[in-house]
Amino acid sequence: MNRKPIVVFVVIVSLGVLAAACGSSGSHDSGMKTIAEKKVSENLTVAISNPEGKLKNGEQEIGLKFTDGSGNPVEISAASLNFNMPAMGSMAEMNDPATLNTTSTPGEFTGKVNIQMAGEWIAQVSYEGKETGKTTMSVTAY
Ligand SMILES: [Cu+2]
Repeated sequence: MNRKPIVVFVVIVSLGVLAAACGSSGSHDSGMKTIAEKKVSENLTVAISNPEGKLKNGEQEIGLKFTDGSGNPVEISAASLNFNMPAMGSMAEMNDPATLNTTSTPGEFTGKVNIQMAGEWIAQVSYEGKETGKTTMSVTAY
């Protein structure tokens, strides 16, 4: 039997992403673009963002922002963001939680998430503070 060697290329994407995120453009959140936004009530709009404005497959910076009807920040002291993909056929349910940190702006969080695959995800957001509750948004990862 004639067996050819199999060469496996490992592309370390995360290093490139980090370099781009911390590069020439200055502060981390200045370049964040909205991926998805939802008006939960008259006094609360929730927005998810990243540097591209599109959720992508893999490691990336992520932002979560709570504002009122006029675009002012809403004081949210704690928030969580999880990306869920329900089970499909033989593929088990997936959950990719974001690690979030508070910022100097109330109701604004930034962090990182590693999205396992391209496709339709459900962003599950929960929050506590001046407003407390949960909401979901559907987001496509490319
Ligand atoms: Cu999946």
